[in-house]
This record gives sequence, structure tokens and C-alpha cells, in this order.
Amino acid sequence: MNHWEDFLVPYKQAVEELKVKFKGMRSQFILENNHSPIEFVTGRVKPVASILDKATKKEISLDCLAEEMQDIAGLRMMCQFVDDIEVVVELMRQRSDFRIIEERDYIANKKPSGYRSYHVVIEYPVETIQGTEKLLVEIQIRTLAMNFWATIEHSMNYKYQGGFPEAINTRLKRAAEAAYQLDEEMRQIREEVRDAQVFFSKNKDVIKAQNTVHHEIPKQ
Ligand code: 0O2
Ligand code: 0O2
Repeated sequence: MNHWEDFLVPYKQAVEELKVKFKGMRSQFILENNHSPIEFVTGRVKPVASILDKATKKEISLDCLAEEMQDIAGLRMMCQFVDDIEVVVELMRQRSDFRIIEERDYIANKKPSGYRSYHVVIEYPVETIQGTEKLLVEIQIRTLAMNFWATIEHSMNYKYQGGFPEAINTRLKRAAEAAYQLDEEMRQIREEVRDAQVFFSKNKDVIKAQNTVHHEIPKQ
């Protein structure tokens, strides 16, 4: 095993464990016929090339990565409604299996790019054969609309390497405003949507069966 693989093993474990835990929270809400504030969860370990890029940009020495780079392990929780985000953060504050180190509210204070999301950095203990390792993990909590905007803007950043032409910049800011408006619209009809989510989760199998066409086997 090379040095990077060794270094990243506990981060992979942290991402996998936390995905199970957060998906478990969703399942529990659904089992109890309640609206789940978590729609879906994704996670990743930052690729080595991105770690090196960020270390250079932020002048982080490679010996200090574990203490100074907070998103080597990263999770995202997507929510239907802006109000769900606070519910998820509160659930996180109450947990005893990790400790919140920092919260960054880019919803109340959106970034100049138009980016909105709630970031929570936690210290998460991973059990390894060498003992307990406490790692920093960054969790981004955002609505589906915020995620739509951020995903597209992020991939465009790769193309333009951070320097968008003015026309695109203006359109991205307008799109961020549209995503904000979409969240506001959804807030107004959330009770309807919440009922539909509970109904759908409960009756998924029945609905699927109703929509399945059964073909008879032709007689010989
Ligand atoms: P299901 O029930 O199959 O959807 P994984 O290893 O697959 O658990 P990972 O590696 O993070 O998770 O995969 P990925 O591709 O990032 O996606 C994680 C989960 O998010 C997957 O669900 C995707 O189906 C789900 N997902 C991704 N995009 C969307 C989206 O736009 N809407 C919704 N509702 N779900 C999305 P699972 O865990 O495989 O379960
Ligand atoms: P990845 O894995 O490519 O997503 P920074 O100084 O902004 O690099 P900092 O201060 O450590 O980072 O943390 P911050 O700003 O709270 O979070 C950085 C992460 O938030 C980024 O990770 C993105 O995932 C997301 N983010 C922040 N600003 C924007 C933005 O304007 N657009 C989009 N699409 N995402 C943003 P990385 O480093 O890009 O890693």
C-alpha cells in the first residue's frame, strides 16, 4: 500500500459509516410515517489530485492535512425544504457519536457566487486496528434546488477554472436567484408535498405493482 492509500483508509471508513447513519435517520422517519427531513445522502473521499490542489491554494503543508483540511471526507444531505435543514442540523447537534466543531451558514449569508448551503464540520472517531482516530468530516446540508445549482456551477467551474465570462456569471447569479425562488414556492405548498412523500414511501410497492404490465405467455 502506498502512503496516500494508508492515509485515506480511515476517511473512507468514516464516509461509509456516516452514510449508513444518516440514511438510517431517513429510514426511521419513513418507518414512523413521518416526513423525512433528509431526501438523500451522498458521500465521497476527496480525490488525491483535489487534495493536492487545495493544499497548494490554501498553503496547507501536507503534514498538517488532517488538522487543516476539513473536507477530505465529505457528506451531503439533500432536503426537500429549507426548513428541513435546521431539523437535520438539530438532530446532528444531539448526537453522541460525533462532536460538531464548526457550523457555516451560507444560507443566511450566501457566497458571492450565489452558493447556498449549510456546512457542519464534525470530529468523528473511527475505530481502526491501531486504535481510535478522530477525523474531521465536512457535511453539507442543502435543498434539492440548492444542490441543482451547486452541481451545475461546480462542473462549469472545472471548465472555466474559476474565471467565468461575465455573461455566464450574470446568468449563474440569476439561476441562483431562481433556485431561491423555487425553494420559497415549495415552502408555500410544503404540507401538500410532505403528505405526498409519506404516502409515496408507504405505498411504493403497491403503486409499482399497479403500473407493471403483465404479459401473458403465448400458448404454443
Ligand atoms: P437508492 O434507493 O438506490 O436510490 P451509495 O454507495 O450508492 O450508497 P454513493 O456512493 O454516495 O452512495 O452514491 P451516489 O451515486 O453519490 O448516490 C447516493 C444516493 O443518492 C443513491 O441512492 C442515489 O440514488 C441517490 N441520488 C443521487 N442523486 C439523486 C437525486 O437527484 N434524487 C434522489 N432522490 N436521489 C439521488 P442509494 O443510496 O443507492 O439508494
Ligand atoms: P469539492 O470536493 O470539489 O466540492 P474554500 O476556501 O471555499 O475552498 P473552505 O473555506 O474550506 O473552502 O470551506 P467552505 O467554503 O465552507 O466549503 C468549501 C466547499 O463548499 C467546496 O468544496 C464546495 O463543495 C462547496 N462550495 C463552496 N463555495 C461554492 C461555490 O461557489 N460553488 C459551488 N458549486 N460549491 C461551493 P471544494 O473544495 O470545491 O471541494
